[in-house]
Amino acid sequence: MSKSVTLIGAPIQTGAWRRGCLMGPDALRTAGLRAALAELGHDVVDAGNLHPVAASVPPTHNATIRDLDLCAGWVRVLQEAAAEVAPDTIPIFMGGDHLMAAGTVPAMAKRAEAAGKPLFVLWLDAHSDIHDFDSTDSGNLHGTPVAYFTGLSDFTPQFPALEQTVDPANICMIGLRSVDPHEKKVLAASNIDVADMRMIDEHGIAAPLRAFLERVAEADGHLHVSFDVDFLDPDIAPAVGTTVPGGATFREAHLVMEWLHDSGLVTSMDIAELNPFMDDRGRTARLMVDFVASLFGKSVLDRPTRS
Ligand code: 4U7
Ligand code: MN
Ligand code: MN
Ligand code: MN
Repeated sequence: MSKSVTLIGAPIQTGAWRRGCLMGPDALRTAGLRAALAELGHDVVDAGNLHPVAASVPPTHNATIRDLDLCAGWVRVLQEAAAEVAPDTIPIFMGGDHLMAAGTVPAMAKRAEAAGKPLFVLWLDAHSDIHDFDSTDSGNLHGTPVAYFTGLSDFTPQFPALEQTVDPANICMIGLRSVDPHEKKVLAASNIDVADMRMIDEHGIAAPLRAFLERVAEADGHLHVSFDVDFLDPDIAPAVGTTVPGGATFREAHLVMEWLHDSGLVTSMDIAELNPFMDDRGRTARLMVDFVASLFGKSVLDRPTRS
C-alpha cells in the first residue's frame, strides 16, 4: 500500500558528547533514503532541515549539563515543527542525536490524542535514555528524552511543559545493554516493557516484539519507532558516538523492520544518533536506509512468507 512519507531533518548534535550527528540527515539523503522509499511506491516529500533557535533558559542544579541553551532551543523547535506534520503522513525524523525524541515524541503523542488514540513507543537502543537533569553523570542530554516525554521527571522550566505525556506502560525498549544504576532503579519501578540483549539471546527478538505489537493493535494505537543506531552491533554499524558491543545483528534488526511493516501500525519514526563522522565509507547510513526500506515494505518475496 502506498503511503505518504515526509522526511524531516533534525541536525541536533548538542545532546551528545561526540560531535558529528549534525551530518546525520545529509548522510541519509546521500545514501538514498528518498529514492529507496519512492521505489517502493510511496509518495515521499523531503521537507528539508530544521534549524535551532537559541534559547536562554535558567541553569539547572547540575552544572555538568552540556549545551543546555541549545538543547532546550532544539526541543522547542522540534516540538513545534513536528506538531505541524499533517495527520495523514508518516514523518521520518532524520537525526540528529537522540535528544531529538524529546521534541518528536511529545508532538506525536499530541497528534495521537487529537485522533483519539493512545501513542505507543518502540525504543530500539543500547541505552534506556531515562536520566534527568539531576541524575545524568555525563551531562549529555541525549540520555534523557524518555524521562521527559513520560513525565517521570520534571524538566521544566528548561524544556516546555508537556500537554501530553506517554504512558510508560505503552513503551517497549528492545536492545538494552548499557543501563546506568539510576536508570536501573527507574526502570524497575516503572512498567516499561524491557527486552535487554540477554532476553533477546534467550528468547529471540520476535517474542517481545510480537507481544508489544499485539498490545498496540488491540488498543488501536499510534506507533512511534525511535531507532537509535547504537541498537545495532557496532561491527555492522560503526557510525555512532558511543559504541556498545553485543548489539542487534543484521538479521535481528531486519526482522524487527519486517514485522513492523507487516503490522501496518507505524505512524512515525526517528532515526537517531547516526554520526557520519565515525562511519566507514557511508556503510552505516546505507544500512539504515536499507532498514527503513524494510519497514516500508521492501521484501525478499512478493508473497506472504507466513500465514
Ligand atoms: B543514547 C549514558 F552514561 N547513559 O547518560 C549517559 F552510558 O541516545 C549514555 O542512547 C547515554 O545514545 C546514551 O551518558 C544516549 C552513559
Ligand atoms: Mn538513545
Ligand atoms: Mn543509545
Ligand atoms: Mn549514542
